[in-house]
Amino acid sequence: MIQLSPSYSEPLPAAFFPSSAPVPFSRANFGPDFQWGASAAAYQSEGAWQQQGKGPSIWDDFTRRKGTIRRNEHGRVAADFYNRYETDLDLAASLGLTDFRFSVAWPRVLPEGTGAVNRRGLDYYDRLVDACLERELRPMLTLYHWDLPSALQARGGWANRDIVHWFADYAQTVARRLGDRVPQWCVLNEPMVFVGAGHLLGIHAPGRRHLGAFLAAAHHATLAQAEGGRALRAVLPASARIGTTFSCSQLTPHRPGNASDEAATRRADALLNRFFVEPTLGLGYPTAELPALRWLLERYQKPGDQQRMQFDFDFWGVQNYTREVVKFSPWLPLQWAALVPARQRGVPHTDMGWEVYPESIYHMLKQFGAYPNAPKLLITESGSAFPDVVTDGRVHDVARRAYLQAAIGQVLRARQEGVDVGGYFAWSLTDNFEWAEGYGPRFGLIHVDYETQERIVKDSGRWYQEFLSGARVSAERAAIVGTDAE
Ligand code: IFM
Repeated sequence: MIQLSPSYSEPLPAAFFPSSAPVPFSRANFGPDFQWGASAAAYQSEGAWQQQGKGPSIWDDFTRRKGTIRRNEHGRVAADFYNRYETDLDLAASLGLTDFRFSVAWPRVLPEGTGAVNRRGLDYYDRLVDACLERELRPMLTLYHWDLPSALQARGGWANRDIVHWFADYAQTVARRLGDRVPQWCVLNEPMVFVGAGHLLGIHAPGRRHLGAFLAAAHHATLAQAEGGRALRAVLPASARIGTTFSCSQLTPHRPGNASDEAATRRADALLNRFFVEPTLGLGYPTAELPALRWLLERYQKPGDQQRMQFDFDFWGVQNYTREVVKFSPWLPLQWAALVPARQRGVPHTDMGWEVYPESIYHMLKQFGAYPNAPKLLITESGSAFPDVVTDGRVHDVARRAYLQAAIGQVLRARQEGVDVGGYFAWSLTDNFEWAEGYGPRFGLIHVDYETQERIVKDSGRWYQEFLSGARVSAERAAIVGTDAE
């Protein structure tokens, strides 16, 4: 009989337990080569914003502007990962992870974005990679997780086509130094987010609200995605696996069967889920659903770009947190579609206001896996933010724990139906700076006290550890938040 501590038996909304979940299951169902990781990103966790020669980034600048971030918080110290990576990696290894994904801060390596290399910055990543390997954590390195050097923003940033070459040079600088030990590389992290939130919505750095800047940045990011892949391929050993990551959400119409909402959903899918994926396969942009794109992008496209946007990635990183419900909107040009917030729909949601909808990850794996010539898929981010309470040195994060196992169950469901998905990386190893939301939402498997920098492995992290050591997730509802090992 499973013994549950009182907090484990708290009732949770049925949303966590879709009947489609393939229970019981255990790690063994995924096979011996499946990768089990956690992810992190430089600006969100490193801190050390001015240490050892690092140059400023657009996030250093953006967070300095009053009113851009909740409570005017910033990432200058964050989770202090720069100075604590060894003990954080000890914790990661103690969870039983096989992989650890981190990003390199471009301005730590090239303070001006191009030109002179900051040797101490590269040395840091060299030590970080070695520290992963010493703990038998396979490193996965992301080149760009949104912290563009300020010096390049001053030259137009992503809106300047020259960024394609700046980025390729940066990629090779990092690859030449670390390529002998890093077996897996991600070119970009979620281009639709940094391009859209940063250039159209203005809620992320660099804080622009301009359709032209958005389209230019989008096109240059698409080119840089492929060019970055080629730059890496040219200098990395043949065994290195090169991928890139995409944000994505299952989209469903607000009023199923309503022609306007159904069409709006298809347009939103083209923009939010397909825009950066299809050019890599040589399919170009999804202009059939978004005809306006054709003439808007004409301004930025050059002959030969369709080919330049193509790259034969070894894997795609799928990053999913929720689903979105879409309705027709006359106010949002280009997609003529709006997302209906979960709070407005009255459905269970996380601290980000994102609906708890575990089946979304399954649907996105099916959607991406259905492209002819799709490479291997890895879930490079999946997770949830819920408020945490520290009680007697423990964090009983029942909801995050249930979310984690529900998501893993849905990944297994896709895998059992033949989708080539080879890994799951939880977002995030530790709590960290959640961009415009500051330190409010906590996604970590490990709790961070930002005053003392003390770490506590949350119950979700403990559950992950048990699961990775072979514990079975059983069918009873109570057991979904407990395991046989408890
Ligand atoms: O924290 C972010 C991460 O940087 C990119 N993907 C989504 C996460 C949660 O918002």
